[in-house]
Amino acid sequence: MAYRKHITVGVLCCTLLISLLFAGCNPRVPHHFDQETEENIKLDSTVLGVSVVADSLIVPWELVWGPDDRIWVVEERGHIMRINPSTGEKRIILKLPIGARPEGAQALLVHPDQKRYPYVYVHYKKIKEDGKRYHILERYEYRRDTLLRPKVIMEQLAGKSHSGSRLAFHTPRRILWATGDQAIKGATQDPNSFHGKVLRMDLDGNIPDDNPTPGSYVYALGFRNMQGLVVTPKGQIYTSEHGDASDDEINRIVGNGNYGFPAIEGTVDNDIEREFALEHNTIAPLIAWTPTIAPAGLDYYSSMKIPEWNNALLLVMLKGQGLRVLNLNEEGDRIEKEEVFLEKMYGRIRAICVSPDGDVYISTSNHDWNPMTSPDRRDDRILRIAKVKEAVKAPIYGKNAADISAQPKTGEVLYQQYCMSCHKNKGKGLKGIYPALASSEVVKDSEELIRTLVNGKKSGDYAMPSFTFLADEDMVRVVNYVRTNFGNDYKEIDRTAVQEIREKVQKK
Ligand code: HEC
Ligand SMILES: [Ca+2]
Ligand SMILES: [Ca+2]
Repeated sequence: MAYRKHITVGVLCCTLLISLLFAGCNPRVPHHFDQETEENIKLDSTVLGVSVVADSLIVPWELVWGPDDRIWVVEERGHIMRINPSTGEKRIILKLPIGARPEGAQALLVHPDQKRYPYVYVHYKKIKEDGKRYHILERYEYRRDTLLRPKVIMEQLAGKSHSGSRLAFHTPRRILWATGDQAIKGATQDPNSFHGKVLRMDLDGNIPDDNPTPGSYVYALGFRNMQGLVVTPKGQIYTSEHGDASDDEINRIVGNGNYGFPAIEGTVDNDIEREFALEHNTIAPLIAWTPTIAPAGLDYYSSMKIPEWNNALLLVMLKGQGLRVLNLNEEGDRIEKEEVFLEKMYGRIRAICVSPDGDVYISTSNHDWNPMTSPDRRDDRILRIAKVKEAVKAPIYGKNAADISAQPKTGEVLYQQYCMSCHKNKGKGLKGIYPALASSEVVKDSEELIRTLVNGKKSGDYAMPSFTFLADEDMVRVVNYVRTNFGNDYKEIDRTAVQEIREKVQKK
C-alpha cells in the first residue's frame, strides 16, 4: 500500500511539475479589453463593424486562419502564437531563436489538414555563426499544442534588403514561396537564383515532379519584393509586389511566367520595356500603383457574408495604411473596382486573413523598422472587420481609388506621396538610414538636388531610388517644397531651370 501511495504522490508531483513547465512555455496572456465596435463601415447594402481582437503585439508578420479556428500569428521577433478570435487569448507555442533586426520571422503557413499533415512552416532571417544572413524555411510538427521536430527544408544566403516573403499552399501537397530579389542585381531573371521568384516545392521542401520546368523550384520569375501571396479555391495565384520609387503591382501568376523586373516596372511604357517584353514574352500586372502604396498581405474573399466583396482580392498596405478591396471579373484576370478602407486610421497594416465564415482579420505594423506612425498604446493590434446588423457609430465609407488619384498635386502632396515614407514628416529622416532634408547641403544646391532626384543615389546600404519618371511640373513642385520647408529657406527654381538642370544631369 505504502508503495502504491508513493507512486500516486510521485505521479501527482510529476503532473504538477509538467503542468508548471507547460504553463511556463505557454503563458496565457490575459486580454484586457472588450471587443467593442471601433468603427462602422457602410458598403452598398452591408454594414461592417471593426473591433480589436488582440493587442500588444510586436510587428505581427503573418496571420493564418488555422483549422482549429484560431488565428495563428508569427511576430517579426519570432513568437508563434495561437489567438482565440472571440476572447483574444494568446498562447505562445514557439519562440524562434532569433534576435533583433535584421534577423526576423516573416512568412507562416499552417497545413489545413492537420490530421494527415501536422505541419507548420515558417520563414525567418537569421545571422549564423559565419556572420552571414540566411533565409531559413523551416517545418515544424504541431503536437500537444506545441511545435516540435524542426526541420530546415530550405536555406539561402540573404541580401541586405527586399527579403519578401509569403508562403501558401498551391494544392494540399504543394507549397508556393514568394521571395524578394534581395536587392541583388541580376538575381530575379536568373533561373538558378531563388531570389525574386515564386518557388514551388513539396511538403518536405523537395522539387516536385509536376513543376513547370523539370528539376527546378522556379514556378515564375521576374519579381522585386513580394509581401502578398494567395491561392484562390479555383487555384488562381495572385501576388502583391513592392516596386522601387514607382509601380507597386498585383500579378496573376502562371507557371513559367516572366513578370519583367528589373527591365520592366509596372506596365510596358517605354522602348527598353517594349524590347524586353517582346523578347521574353513577359506578363503585365493586373494593376500598378504610382505613387507607391507598399502593398503587403493579400487574401481572396469568397463569401456572400459581405456580398460587395465577393470575388475580390483584399490587400493591406503599409505606406498606404489601410485595406484595398480589388473586385475581380468572373475570369479573375481583371480588376473591375478598387476601393480603399480605413485609410490612415490604424497606421501601417501588414497581414490579413479571412475566416471560413467570411470575417476579415488584419494586423497593424506600427512597431516597424521604418516608422511612419507613432504606435497607439494598444499596438500592434489585430482587428476584425465583420458584418453587423446595424451601425452604432457614424459610419465611414470606402474611397474610390479614382478620387484618391484625382487630388491636386501640390508640393506637399507630392512630398507625402513620394518622399515621406523615407525622409519622414518635417524632413527629419531616420538616423543612420535616411538623411534629413532639413538643412541638407544637397537640398541647398539645386543642381545636386535635381541630380539626386533624377539619378537616385547609393553610397551606403540604403538607396535613394530614381524619380526620373516625375513630370517636369511635379519635379518643380517637390523640389521647391523641400527647398522652402523644414526650416530650409532657399530660392525657388522655375520650370525652365529645372528642365535645363535635368537635361544636364540625366544619365544617357
Ligand atoms: C525609399 C526611400 C527614399 C525615398 C522614397 C526618397 N528618398 Fe531621398 N534618400 C534616400 C536615401 C537612402 C538617401 C541617401 C542616399 C545616399 O547618400 O547614398 C537619400 C538622399 C536624399 C537627398 C540627399 C540628402 C543629403 O543631404 O545627402 C535628398 C535631397 C533626397 N534624398 C530627396 C528626396 C526627395 C525630394 C524625395 C521624394 C521625391 C526622396 N528623397 C525620396 C531614400 C529615399
Ligand atoms: Ca512586374
Ligand atoms: Ca513601366
